[in-house]
Amino acid sequence: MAVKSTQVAIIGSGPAGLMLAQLLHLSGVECIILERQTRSHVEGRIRAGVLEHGSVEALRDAGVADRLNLEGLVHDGVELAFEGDRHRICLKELTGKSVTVYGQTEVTRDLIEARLAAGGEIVFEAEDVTPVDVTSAQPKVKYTHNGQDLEVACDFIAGCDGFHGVSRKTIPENVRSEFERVYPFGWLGILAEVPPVADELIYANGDRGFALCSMRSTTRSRYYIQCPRDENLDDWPDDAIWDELALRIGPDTAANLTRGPSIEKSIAPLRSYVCEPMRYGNLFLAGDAAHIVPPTGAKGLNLAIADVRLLHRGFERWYRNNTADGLDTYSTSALARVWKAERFSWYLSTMMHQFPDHNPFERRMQRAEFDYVRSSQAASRAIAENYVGLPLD
Ligand code: RFL
Ligand code: PHB
Repeated sequence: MAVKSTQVAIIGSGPAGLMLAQLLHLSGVECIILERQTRSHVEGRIRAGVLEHGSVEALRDAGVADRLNLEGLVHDGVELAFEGDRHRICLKELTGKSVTVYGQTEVTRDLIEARLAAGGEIVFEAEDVTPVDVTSAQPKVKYTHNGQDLEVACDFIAGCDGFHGVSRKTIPENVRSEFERVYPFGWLGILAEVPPVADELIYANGDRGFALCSMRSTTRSRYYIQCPRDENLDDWPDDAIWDELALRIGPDTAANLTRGPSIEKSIAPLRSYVCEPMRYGNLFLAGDAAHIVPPTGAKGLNLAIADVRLLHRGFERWYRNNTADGLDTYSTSALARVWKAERFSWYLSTMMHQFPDHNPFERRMQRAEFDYVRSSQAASRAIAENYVGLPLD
C-alpha cells in the first residue's frame, strides 16, 4: 500500500477544510485534503450567502479576499417582518459592524484556487476515507483513489467532512454526547438571475409560513420559503414558488418582485445539533462535522470558519512553540461559541416560523417577541450583535 505522510490530514474540502488548509499553509504546516466528491461538485453546491464581519476579516487575513473585496455586498441592516409589520435591525448603528453577502460557492472557489496556486494537494474523489489509530501518536487516514488503496500517515486529523461525514462516527458512542432538535419543516430555496426584491435581506413570518428574501449579487436573487419537512421538490414548479413567495412577503414588497427561471432549487430540512467533545485523541472535528444550525441565523458557514481559526491557533502553537495548550482547549473554546450560535439560530427560527404544533398561545408569544424587539433598542442590539457575529473568544 502506498503511504504518504504529512503533518495534518484534513478530511473534507468544504469551507472548514479549505480554510484550515489555507491557514496551515500560511503557517508553514503541511497538510493534505481528502475529499469524497469531484471538484465541480464541490464548487457547484449552492449554500450559505452571508458572511459575518469576523469571517470577512479572517478571509482577508488569509489572503483569499481579492474577489470578496470586489464583489461582496456590504449590508448595514437586515429586516424582520411579522404579519405585514416590518422592523429594520440597523446592524451598523447598533454594533458598528456589518455583514457581507458573498456566496459560499464563491468562498469555496476562492479557497480551492488559492490552495492549488500554492501547490497544495486536494485529493478529489477519495473513496472509503477512514481515520485509524486516532488515539495514538501516529494516526492515519486510509482511502481508495482510482482503485488503489492508499494511506496518509500524519500527526493530527482534522475532521471537516460535514454532517454526514465519517470523522464524527470515529468517536466511540460512549465518549460522545449528542444534542439535537429536528424542526417539523424545511426550507425550499430558489436561485434566479433576477434583481433582488429589496436592497437588504428580509426575514418574514406570516400566516402562510416563513419566507426569506436574500441575494447573491445585484442581479441574482436567492429566496427561501418554509415547507413541510418531507416536501417533494417535483411539486414545486417555479411559478408555484414565486406565487407562494409573493403571498408570504405581502403586496407592498411583492410589488418589486422580479420573477425568472430557477437556476437551482433545493429543499433543506432544519436541524439543531451539537456533538461534544469536538476532539478525540488526535482527531479534531470542525464545522458541520460537529454541529448543525438551522439556517435562519446565517451561522453555519461562519461557525465553520470560526472553528478552524481556533484549531489553526492550536496547531500553530504545537508546531511553533511546542505546546499542546491550544489543542487541549480547542474543544471547550469552540463549543462555548457554538452553543451561543445554536441559541441564536434556535431563537430566530422559533420566532420566525409557523410551527404546525403551535397553539394560539405560542403564536401570541411570537408576536410579543417581535413587538418587543421592535420597541426595544436593547433587544434589537442583541439580535444585531449575534447576526454580525460574536467575538472568536
Ligand atoms: P461542508 O460544506 O458540508 O463540507 C464537508 C465536505 O466534506 C466532504 N465529505 C467527505 N470527504 C471525504 N470523505 C468523506 N467520507 C466525506 N463526507 C463528506 C463533503 O463532500 C464536503 O465537501 O461542511 P463545512 O466545511 O463544515 O461547512 C459548513 C457549511 O457548508 C454549512 O454550515 C453552511 O452551508 C450552512 N448554511 C449557511 N451558513 C451560513 O453561515 N450562512 C448562511 O446564510 C447559510 N445558509 C446554509 C445556508 C446551509 C444550507 N443548506 C443547504 C443546508 C442555506 C442552506 C440552504
Ligand atoms: C442565503 O442567502 O442563502 C441565506 C441568507 C441568510 C440566511 C440563510 C441563507 O439566514
